[in-house]
Amino acid sequence: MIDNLPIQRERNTHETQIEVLLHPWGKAEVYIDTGVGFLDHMLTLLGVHAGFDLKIKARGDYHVDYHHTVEDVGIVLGQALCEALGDRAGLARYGEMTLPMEESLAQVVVDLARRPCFVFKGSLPVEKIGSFDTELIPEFYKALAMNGLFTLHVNLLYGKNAHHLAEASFKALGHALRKALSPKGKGPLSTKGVL
Ligand SMILES: [Mn+2]
Repeated sequence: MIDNLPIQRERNTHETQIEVLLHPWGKAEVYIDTGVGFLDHMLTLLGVHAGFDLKIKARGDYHVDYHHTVEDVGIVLGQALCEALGDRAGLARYGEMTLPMEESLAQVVVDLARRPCFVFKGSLPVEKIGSFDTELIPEFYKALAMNGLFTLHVNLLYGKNAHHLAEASFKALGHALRKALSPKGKGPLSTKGVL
């Protein structure tokens, strides 16, 4: 955890332009505009349920598809989170949430130690939600975990409606992160003495 929050990060390539403003211990003031409606919906849920102050403005090569935009937003948000956490001392480190949305149930588990790892189990029952390719959901999570330098397990336990399942997983991630980011003691929670 560092003093100069919020973190501001920008990334510009020939494929995407991304701006992220993040305060992980915020007041759930969230404004998302990525040009991808479904992603905006999911990131708004993530920010609000995590209790983040989160502002994201993104534009991308939508004429190709949404892949670059979704992945690059995950990269920049992950980098901002990593920077915001500093040495990660004094944090609960682990967080878990199993969260329903109607008939769907998703479980998300995180470990904030610097062990970038992503495991995704389960499947979404359709290939598209509106114009959004559902295969981009694990792509986003992977980019977030690899750049945030944390372990992320996303387990889609069951469900019939893809929108419900996706929504349950993003909300669960918000709650899991909120728990892992909660203050706990003074030093790093590790027998190694460092995270
Ligand atoms: Mn919804």
